[in-house]
Amino acid sequence: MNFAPQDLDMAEMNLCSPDTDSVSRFGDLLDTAVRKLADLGRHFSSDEGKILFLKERLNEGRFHLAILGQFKRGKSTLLNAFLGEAILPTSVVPLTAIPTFVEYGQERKITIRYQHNRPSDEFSNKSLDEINKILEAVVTEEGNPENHLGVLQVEILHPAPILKHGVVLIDTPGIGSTFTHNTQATLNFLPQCDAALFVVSADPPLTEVESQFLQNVFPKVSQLFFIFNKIDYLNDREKEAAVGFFKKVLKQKIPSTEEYPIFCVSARMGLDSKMSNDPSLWGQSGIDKVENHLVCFLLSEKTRTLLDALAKKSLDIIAAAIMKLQLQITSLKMPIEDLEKRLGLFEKELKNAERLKLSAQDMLIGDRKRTLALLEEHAETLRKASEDHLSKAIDRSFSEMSNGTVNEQKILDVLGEEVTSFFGESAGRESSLFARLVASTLSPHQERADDIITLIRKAAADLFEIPFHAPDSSEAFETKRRPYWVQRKRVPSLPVVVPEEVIDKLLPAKTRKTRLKKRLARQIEALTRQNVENLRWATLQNLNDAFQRFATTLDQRFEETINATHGAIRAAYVKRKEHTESIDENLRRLSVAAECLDKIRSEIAALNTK
Ligand SMILES: Nc1nc2c(ncn2[C@@H]2O[C@H](COP(=O)(O)OP(=O)(O)OP(=O)(O)O)[C@@H](O)[C@H]2O)c(=O)[nH]1
Ligand SMILES: [Mg+2]
Repeated sequence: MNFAPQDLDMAEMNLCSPDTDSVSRFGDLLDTAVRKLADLGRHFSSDEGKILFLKERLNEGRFHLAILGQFKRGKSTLLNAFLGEAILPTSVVPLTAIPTFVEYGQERKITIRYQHNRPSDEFSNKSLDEINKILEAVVTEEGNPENHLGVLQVEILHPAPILKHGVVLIDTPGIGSTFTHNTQATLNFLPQCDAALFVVSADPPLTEVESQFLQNVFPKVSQLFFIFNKIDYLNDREKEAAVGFFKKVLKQKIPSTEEYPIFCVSARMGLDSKMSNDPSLWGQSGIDKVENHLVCFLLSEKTRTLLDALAKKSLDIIAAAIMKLQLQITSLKMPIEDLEKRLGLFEKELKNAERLKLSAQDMLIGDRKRTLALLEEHAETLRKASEDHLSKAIDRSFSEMSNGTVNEQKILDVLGEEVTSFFGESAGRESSLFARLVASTLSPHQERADDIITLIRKAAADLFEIPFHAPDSSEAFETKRRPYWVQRKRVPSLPVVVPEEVIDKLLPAKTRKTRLKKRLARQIEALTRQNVENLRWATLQNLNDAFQRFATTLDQRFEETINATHGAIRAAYVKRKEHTESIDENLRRLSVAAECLDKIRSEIAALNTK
């Protein structure tokens, strides 16, 4: 079975060339919207800023193609295969920690951008080896643990032909590893993606973390390609079965992803082929098909996809601004008594919404308490499991020592290793368990918050008899991604310090053994206590932070909605009271702006973006 689409020839590519007229028309429409919003003053400056940002994206004309997926699926290797050389660090342990943007340049050049406006570092004229070292020190978890260097992003210029079509390929940190801050870095970065290559592999085909991540990615990027990597591990029959299974799971979990192409590749083989100049391997790697498809896609669809993504975003911003204008216009037009009456009714609705918000907050506090209580239960279970595990390991070490001899150092080494591996593994398991728990706990709160916001907007629209626009789902996603797991606190493996008991050496072997066992029991208890506490404390901070961020975001959204409705009506009401003479002029200005924005909205909606 061939899962890759047929190669398209050049003639076919030319048939679907991008519609440049639509792009320039869209640019003009955004410019006009910016001017109109700027004229409307400070009430509309945030809408103006959002449209300006979209215009910048359109002007840049660059297309952000992100390589996404769970850690260790081979994302960095795939990007290297496209570039034809092993530029980006790859490893068997979770590695990439900083989003890395690769775009066309005649010579290789690296720019490292830092947080807090710190000046960037630039490196050019470097050998592949030197580039490797620089990147290893900056973009990897090992070289730059928890991003202590404060790197914002890394940009690489590279002469690979695939980049000539204006695409920026982006390597992202893998999601779902124990390094939860890497998951966060990728989630934060999603709004900048225009399309994505979602990398999976057969081992296993689709994890729960991946399917959850896909559900987040899916509404956010306009175009998605699946890359089924590491096929070199499989024969044809196994490959068919694995991909079939992947498709089945995908269909069950996210039915709407069905139409997206799946490419079977071996990124490693692709890279080897380019590095050893062996074209036969290139064909076998399957990367040729991805490249052909991408080139065609980039030639034909790039502009349209970008246009489509930006148009959707702009329609939403403009609709919200129009609603604000319509509320003001209606408020300025209606008899003042009528306005006061409707304002009063709306304020009652707001009180109702406020009550709902308070009870939503209570529920959130309740859920937070329950989650924290669960954490305490887990800590207790972990404490018991650790003591049990470490005691058994020590007993095993004793019994493995022949004819009653006791090698104390060896036992201490075993204890040190067991502590590190037990708590390393527990930290990973617990952090992903609580990350999932937080996400599923917050999801109904998100829905409840959306309902309250819709209620306010709908009440304003009904009372003032203006059209109602439901908020876009992307807004919901923005808030959803924030409460995701936020931080990692390293769980240090504690040094196993057993004081040198010189005196023991003088005692008979049996007494020595008993004394050592007692000491070890105390040691196990202390190590367990400290490590469990570290883990509990780190998780507690993460939980508190996640709930706190969520609550703050909800407050902000609530406040924004009230400003856009009640704020707009009140502003009109105050004008009516204070400046009766300028009302007509005001009304004319707002009506012209609303009409103009509405026209812009219809024109954008009618653009040929597909
Ligand atoms: N057999 C095989 N191994 C591969 C292939 N692609 C990548 N690998 C190996 O898989 C491991 C992980 O590859 P990376 O490219 O570092 O994976 P990643 O998805 O970037 O990982 P993170 O940066 O941690 O998210 C490395 O040991 C690669 O050599 C492939 O096609 N076949
Ligand atoms: Mg990587």
